[in-house]
Amino acid sequence: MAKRFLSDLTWGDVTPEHVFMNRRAFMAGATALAAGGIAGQGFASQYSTEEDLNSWEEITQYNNFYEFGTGKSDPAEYAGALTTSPWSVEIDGMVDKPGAYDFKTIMDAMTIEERIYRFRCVEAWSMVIPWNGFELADLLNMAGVQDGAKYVGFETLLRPEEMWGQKRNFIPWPYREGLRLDEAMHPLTIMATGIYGKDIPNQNGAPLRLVVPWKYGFKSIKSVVKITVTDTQPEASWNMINPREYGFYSNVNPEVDHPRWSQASERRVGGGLLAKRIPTPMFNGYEEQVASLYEGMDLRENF
Ligand SMILES: Nc1nc2c(c(=O)[nH]1)N[C@H]1C(S)=C(S)[C@@H](COP(=O)(O)O)O[C@H]1N2
Ligand SMILES: [Mo]
Repeated sequence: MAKRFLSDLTWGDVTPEHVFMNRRAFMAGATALAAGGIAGQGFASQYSTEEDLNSWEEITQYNNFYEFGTGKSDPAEYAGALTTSPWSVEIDGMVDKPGAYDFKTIMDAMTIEERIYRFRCVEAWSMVIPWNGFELADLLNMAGVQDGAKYVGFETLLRPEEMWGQKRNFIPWPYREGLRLDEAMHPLTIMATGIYGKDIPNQNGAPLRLVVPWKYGFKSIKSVVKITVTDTQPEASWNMINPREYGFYSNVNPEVDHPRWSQASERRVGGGLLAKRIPTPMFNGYEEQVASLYEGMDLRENF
């Protein structure tokens, strides 16, 4: 399989993305043969989309990470200042084994997979990103979720010496987010630790960040240092700042517009400014997997 793929390529074609694509095709075959996958690299997932990937440059130079400024190129310019090692994640609240979990200890215990997800920002741009990461459920199960728990809260690092944006207070720092427990335990919900098989760059939320592909991008909180399992709805930054515009759920929904713009379509980053907008699918294309979580709920009310 790998041979057939390689014969189409000349050396000039072998960009990092091509190498990755070959690995992707190879891994798909390898995964079918050996369920164990390949150590360290992560294996292709049944949850991944086949859509064209955004490039490494697009994914790592067009970002939202307000701790480093509000411009799309600010994170790539300034996030290098962030020290990501050592790093630990405090897991507390309604868990059997609360405590500070060292990042390396987490990585040793988790199975890293490749997940190619659509990613849809509430601002109506989107990308397709090949994440590497593990299911959040595995981490929560490691800590032992207790009966009666209903939600999971998350916090980003608070370190204004390294994150200059935190010296401006238009967001009540640290950045916070939350999910219902069933959303957090859903197999699509991951903690991403890599992109294109490389360690996740600081501007994308190193060393680990949440990715919830059926929700608007702001739910996917970066550089997580705290995870709290609780029975009350956690605070979420954008929801606290402007609850009329940003709901707690923030599921991607083409039928519920933002008060100031339509959510029916989106601009795929990299397509050029003149590229046609593409329709935004319900739950960002993950309807089949997640619609049952919201059965009986009014999604206009619970937006
Ligand atoms: N801590 C923190 N997490 C954050 C943000 C942020 O400003 N700070 N921005 C959010 C928004 S609005 C989006 S669209 C995504 C962007 O992720 P990306 O830069 O990796 O594409 O991160 C989300 N997570
Ligand atoms: Mo966003």
